[in-house]
Amino acid sequence: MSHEPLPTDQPAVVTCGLPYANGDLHVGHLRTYVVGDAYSRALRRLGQQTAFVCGSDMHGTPVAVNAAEQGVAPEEFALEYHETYEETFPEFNVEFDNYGHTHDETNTETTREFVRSWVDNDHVFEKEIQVAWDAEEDQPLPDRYVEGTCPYCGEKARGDECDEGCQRHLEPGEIVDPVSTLTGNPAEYREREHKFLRLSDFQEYLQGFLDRLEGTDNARNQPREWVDGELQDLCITRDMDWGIDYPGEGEEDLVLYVWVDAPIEYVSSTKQYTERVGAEEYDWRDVWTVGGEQRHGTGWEAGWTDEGGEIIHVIGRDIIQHHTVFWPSMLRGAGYNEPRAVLATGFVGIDGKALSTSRNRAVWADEYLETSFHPDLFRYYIVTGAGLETDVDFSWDRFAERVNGELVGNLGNFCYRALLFAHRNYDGTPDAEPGPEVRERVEDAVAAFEDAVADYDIRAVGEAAVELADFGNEYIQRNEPWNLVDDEPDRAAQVIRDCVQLAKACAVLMQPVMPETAERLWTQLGETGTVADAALEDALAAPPAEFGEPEELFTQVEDERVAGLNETLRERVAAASDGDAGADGDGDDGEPEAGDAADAGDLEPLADGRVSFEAFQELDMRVGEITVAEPIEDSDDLMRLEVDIGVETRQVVAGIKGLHDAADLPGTRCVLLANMERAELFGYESNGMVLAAGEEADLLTTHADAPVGTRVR
Ligand code: B3M
Ligand code: ZN
Repeated sequence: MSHEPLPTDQPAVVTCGLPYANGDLHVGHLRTYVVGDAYSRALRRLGQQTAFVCGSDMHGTPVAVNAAEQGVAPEEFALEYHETYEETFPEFNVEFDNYGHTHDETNTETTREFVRSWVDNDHVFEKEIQVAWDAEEDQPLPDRYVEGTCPYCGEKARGDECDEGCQRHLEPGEIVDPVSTLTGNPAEYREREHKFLRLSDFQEYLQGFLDRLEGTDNARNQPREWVDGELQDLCITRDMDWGIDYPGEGEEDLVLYVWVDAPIEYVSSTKQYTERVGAEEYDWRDVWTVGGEQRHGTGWEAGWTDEGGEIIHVIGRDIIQHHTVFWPSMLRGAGYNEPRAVLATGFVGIDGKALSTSRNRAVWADEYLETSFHPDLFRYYIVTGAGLETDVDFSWDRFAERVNGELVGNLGNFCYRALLFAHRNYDGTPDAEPGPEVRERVEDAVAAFEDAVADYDIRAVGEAAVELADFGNEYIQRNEPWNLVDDEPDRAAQVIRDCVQLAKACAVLMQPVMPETAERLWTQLGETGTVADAALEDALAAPPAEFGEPEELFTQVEDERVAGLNETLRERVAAASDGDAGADGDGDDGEPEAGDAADAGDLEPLADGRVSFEAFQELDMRVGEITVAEPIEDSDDLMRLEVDIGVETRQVVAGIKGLHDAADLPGTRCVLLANMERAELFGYESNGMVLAAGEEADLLTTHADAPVGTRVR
């Protein structure tokens, strides 16, 4: 990597964690792919040459176990899912430049080359280890064939990952109280010889690497304790048939661990892209190697280089260790370049609870597509729903609320108004110079967009157009061009020119997250070519003098649709729980699953990051007393409250209809976040937020009689 700020002169590659080809895709998976896609589009927007690659993860026990359950050979089973994924991603406008799979020839060869390189450079050794064994079936139990307790956090864990607890990778033999998932019998241990990658060779390198690594805080900080402590060597082979054979004479009875060939697919997939477009257009070597070759030799293990391209990995936060400890060591051990950034996203919850495929509490990719809601709506929701590291909750209610408020009511409304007025009065863009206020505002938005991309703040990228439209609506309202047309035609022309300019800037800025909608707006503006090819500066370039009558960009999500979708989800979860004997029929995806003990498993996982006391102190929370409570008619869950907080009385809109009767609320003590940003909901301003617990919004109150207005600390 160049260590220069983005965009750089080097080519970049953006990758997404590979989905295991073993089950249907759901919104939890989609978050990573949408973020990766939007981020790579945003990078291109900045002028950074970028390839966006991925592939299906075909090997390992996640595939073998599910294939066996279906009575199908793993290859056939995985290929079928692979083909489905290849079709599904573009339907969400997730357009990989190359989508391969780990079982193809390129990856098989590249993986073997990596391993040979490690062997040649003396990073691999053999060791006798105890592996879990099922005596009844007389077979070894790698990874997901065994379950037990995590030795680090005590949670229930799988053979190679603490998926419900601390998310750590577990080495063979580490799990406590192992039980065979084949027979349910306690596992025995047998001695077997396996190959290991000596991670301690890379300890010093990894410490420096983490100092340089960019991306989300969780990815940069979490691995610290691992690379500062004693680094456990990584067992890279397994006793299995399904996988890539270990590339050693007479050692073909061992296959490589799935986490060896999976990340190598990032390289293989980039190679395939180069094969397709030609090295003159995009050369994988410029990205993955340093100075066009694999490097070895004195100093290499510890040092770094500013040659090579920009490697950016987008992953779920459960596979940080694999991408910040194992993978950089694997790359370095084979003489390759290092990742520049790792963006580890939070999970996706459903209706305030953890997504659970075994409980069918999920919104499936196909299900979303069947609703005919535009994929850009989902993209917008998931990208802007929370900062990258934070979990995002998906609910159809919230989806409708955000689409209707932010996209239909704000962005769509502004663009339509602006273009319609311009078309009716001027047949297109009026002949006038844009005013300084709007020019400055667009320049600021462009600068903020650039900063957001450089800071990997994809949420801010997603919000840019809506924020600009928000200003646009206010601007048009304030200037009332309809009152100027007759008396002050020049001024009217300038105001409308400004509005068309803002709409054009919106098209340019929204393209990474809502590519198809941006394209429609671009066409409505009478622009030729594609908005994907527009540069960021085009946000300030003059829009075409002529364009036709615009159409609305977004359609309102109707309440009845939401009610129907909620009902379907509820029925499905209920049906799944009825038949649920606790078995995890999960098309496993690496998402944390709700456990069998219903309630504990339903809880959201604890947040990763900690906040400082200073940050907490910024929250001004007060004891309040509700004086007025009225249900908001058109809403299923909102109430308008007036809350006395001593210094003043606040109107807040609260989603607390679920458990509370409006008539009971006046006189109730509550806790109000007084410096919450203002919001408008169903036409009411909400000036503060009352705290409440859970989906049903159980209102928080005080235990004793702290006076109204008292600060909560
Ligand atoms: N196939 C899926 C997961 O654990 C796994 C990712 C591989 S990325 C190289 O989320
Ligand atoms: Zn654990």
